[in-house]
Amino acid sequence: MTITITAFERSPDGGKGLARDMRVRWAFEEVGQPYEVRLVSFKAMKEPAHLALHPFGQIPTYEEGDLALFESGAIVFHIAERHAGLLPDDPNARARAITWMFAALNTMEPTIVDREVARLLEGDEIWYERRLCVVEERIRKRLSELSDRLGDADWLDGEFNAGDLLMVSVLLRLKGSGILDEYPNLSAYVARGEARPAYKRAFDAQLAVFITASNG
Ligand SMILES: N[C@@H](CCC(=O)N[C@@H](CS)C(=O)NCC(=O)O)C(=O)O
Repeated sequence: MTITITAFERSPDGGKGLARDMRVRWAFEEVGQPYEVRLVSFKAMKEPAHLALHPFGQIPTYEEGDLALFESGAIVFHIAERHAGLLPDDPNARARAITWMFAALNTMEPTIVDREVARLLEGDEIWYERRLCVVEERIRKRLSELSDRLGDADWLDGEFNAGDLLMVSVLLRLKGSGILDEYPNLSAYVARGEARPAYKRAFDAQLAVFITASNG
């Protein structure tokens, strides 16, 4: 059965791979599952047809027959459960991998996204610089804790799994900020994720959409 996801018709990140369909594409590429993409405009995302798929009017969504999903983490989890390669077979290792998926999305991502929100929505406020310092200190605290846990391991818990896929996806949001560079083992961890052939295929596919839209 055909699987279709939604993605930005024109991504505001300029093709940097940060729109959240990227992590879903990456998961598909890791497990070798073909998928189709329906591109949506910002306007279409807020219209009834898309809202029926995604109550918050966002991307990505996932459709397969009668099943419609939203939330990138839930979609990656669904893919990981359905296919070998993204979750360990051992029940305890599997539970730990799922724990890292939640940690990426619940503990790391909100802190990191806070910085983007501050820059986008509060950049003109007189207290912006002070707020940015506070937000970046919070990020550093989390990165320092994560860095301690990762140590000199390649991945967070044994072999690469869906926990790493989501954690790398989230940490990539800090690329260019300089903050990640303060933690060499985390920079290397992210680079290892980006070097995976599946990541590169997903990135190229998402970038191709941006290039086509820019030329059109
Ligand atoms: N927690 C959601 C967040 C989804 C999200 O923020 N999507 C962004 C693109 S990365 C979006 O659609 N933004 C447009 C909007 O919110 O109007 C997920 O992980 O899927």
